[in-house]
Amino acid sequence: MSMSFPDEWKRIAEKELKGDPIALVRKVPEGIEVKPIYTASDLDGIDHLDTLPGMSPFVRGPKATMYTGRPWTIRQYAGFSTAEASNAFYRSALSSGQKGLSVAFDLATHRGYDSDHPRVLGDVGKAGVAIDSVEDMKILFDGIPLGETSVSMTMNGAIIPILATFIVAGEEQGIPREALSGTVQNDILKEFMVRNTYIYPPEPSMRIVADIIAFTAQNMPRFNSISISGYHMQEAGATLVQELAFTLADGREYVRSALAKGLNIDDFAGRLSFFFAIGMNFFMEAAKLRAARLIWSRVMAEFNPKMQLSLVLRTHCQTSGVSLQEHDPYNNIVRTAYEALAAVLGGTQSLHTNSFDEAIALPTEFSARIARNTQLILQHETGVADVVDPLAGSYYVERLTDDLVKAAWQLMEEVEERGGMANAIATGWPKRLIEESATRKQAAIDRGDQVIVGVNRFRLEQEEPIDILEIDNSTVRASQIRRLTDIKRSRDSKSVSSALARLTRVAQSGEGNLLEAAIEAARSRATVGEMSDAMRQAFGDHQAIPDVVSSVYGPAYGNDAEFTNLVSRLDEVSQAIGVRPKIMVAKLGQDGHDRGAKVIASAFGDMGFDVVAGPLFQTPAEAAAMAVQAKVHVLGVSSLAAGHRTLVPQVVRELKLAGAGGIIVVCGGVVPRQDYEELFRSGVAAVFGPGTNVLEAAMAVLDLIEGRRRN
Ligand code: DCA
Repeated sequence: MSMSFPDEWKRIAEKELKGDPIALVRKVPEGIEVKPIYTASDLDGIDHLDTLPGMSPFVRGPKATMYTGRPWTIRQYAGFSTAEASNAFYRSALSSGQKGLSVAFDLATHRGYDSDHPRVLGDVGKAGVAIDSVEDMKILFDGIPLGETSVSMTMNGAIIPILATFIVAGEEQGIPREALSGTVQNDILKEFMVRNTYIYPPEPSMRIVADIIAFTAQNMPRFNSISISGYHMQEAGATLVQELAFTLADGREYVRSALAKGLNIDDFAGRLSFFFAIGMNFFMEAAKLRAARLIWSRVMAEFNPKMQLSLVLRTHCQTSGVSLQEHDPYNNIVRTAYEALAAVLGGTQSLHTNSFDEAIALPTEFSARIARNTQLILQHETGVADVVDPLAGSYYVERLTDDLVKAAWQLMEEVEERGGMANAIATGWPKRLIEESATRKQAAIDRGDQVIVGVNRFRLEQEEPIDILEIDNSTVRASQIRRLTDIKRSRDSKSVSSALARLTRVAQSGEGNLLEAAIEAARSRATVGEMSDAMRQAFGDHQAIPDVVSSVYGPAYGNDAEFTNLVSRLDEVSQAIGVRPKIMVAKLGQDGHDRGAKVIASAFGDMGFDVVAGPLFQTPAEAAAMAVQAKVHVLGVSSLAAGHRTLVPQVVRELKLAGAGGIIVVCGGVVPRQDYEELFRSGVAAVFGPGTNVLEAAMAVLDLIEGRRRN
């Protein structure tokens, strides 16, 4: 990376600035130095400049004509409450300009639990639709021609039963599996790194991925067997270089495991697909997609495919969820529009634009319409789809593309040195790097170095609450349980048990294809929970060990007065109560989004709190018992999947039952203001919504501890 400026420009710039323009160089979290000006000399040594779209290395796009031949697919991720409600939503979206479907399942389904399972009381129908069996799946796609509409299903943990029920639902609607088109996420490696909707340990989980790649390659030629996802890495705090490198390294790992199953590279490579997040760093995001395609063609060339198609990276993108703010929420429409434009300029194949209320709740009909229209306006009104890869040749973007390629490649080499991605993940290394980036980013926001309009700058005096969508999960749960009971009453229980036993045998023996066995089970009306359990018997459950990074948030503050102030206040409180204030950070129910919890635990630890990190997926009773045993002063519940109204009051009750009503309960995460009062009434002492400054939250917690001591 050269840091020279053209002489003539430098002279004028020095006059304008009354100083050296070197001061304008910004070092971004990616480790790249962004200069104030790029010129033709920045293109020196870049190999891809004269390449064309539709040709290797595909940096300019996977198709020669790109959107001029066919626009990207407007594919909005949606699903909530029951199959009936989600079906109605899909139909209306398709009639209003949406082109492909993308199903969001609830967390109970993700983790392979039927809606009647005691561990999922707060999760059913909440952050997605509840699917327990083929019957639900048939209702979900009722009246939607599955042979014509491509369907993406974000599913990883319970992928085998879900894809099996989808295939059977298609069959029973008269669509053979060969004609089904769509994508399953089926990307388990990133679940162990960031998203946490795994069920089984890594090794059998990798077998599941390979079995699906094998089955779809042989039976479902129009289906994308995997959506290798960096999205959740960026959401968890990864830099764009980490997102690129770890995602493509995951891809390389999947290719290796499919090859190890005896598959031919050209039989499946063309149906691998990707999924990236698009955040607010506009040009860097567009360059990232160009870089991703270039690196992937290089990775795939290592496997000597015969077909050009095998070198191509095709991707879905979603605008960034973490860039959305609870404060002044209409700003989110603007953020999403810029992010969408970056995705399109980068050449995405399919796109989801977030609704502006998603930092607070599930989208309403209104917010979903605006989100969809953001894409329709881009496609039909702006002219951006009229030219292929319009950023090509830009000094800055081409340099950035090359810089990203180099930086990501270097990190991928490090992954290789660690024995590939599965081994690297087993040591916790990539997860730790991402958590460190997340914590650093939070510190930059809290310090005000990274400006967020309406949050740490230009804040409104008075926020107006917006309308939000509420799901009554007890009604959804009751209706799911009714349908489960009907299915269990009317099915042939002998054929169900023998199909489930066969699934367990296939899992245990390592012989045969899990998906094939699950299709039989789904056809006989075995439920998603039963099929998951049949495999659990062979594979067991994965248990993650909670660990928290340290010495990232604190040092990022240096000797900042606010931070030192807090540390000395904490010392005062420690003296007053005789020990360091102790806080447990808990995640309840099946909500595995733990970036917020991790950042809080890490930052509070650096400030001097004694921090206990609870494991994922606790029930309220389990979290309360752990808090009591650890003798904490405060129990902080982080909730990102809308289960707070059920689960948090329950944790307060459990503490009281255990005689530990003195433990202060606070709640943070995606909690709509409309719910605050109810949480306070149930005994919650404070709620910290999205955009909370962590130092301010810590100060509030100290005040609560002091206050409780005095009373
Ligand atoms: N000229 C001619 N044909 C074209 C052109 C063009 N310019 N552009 C696209 N097409 C074709 C494609 O080849 C494809 O045909 P095929 O099915 O026979 O291969 C068809 O049009 C659809 O285009 P494609 O770019 O594949 O777009 P999608 O079907 O939307 O697939 C992809 C996008 C990323 C590959 C897929 O995995 C996907 O939809 N992922 C979504 C993941 C998701 O929603 N996740 C949620 C979190």
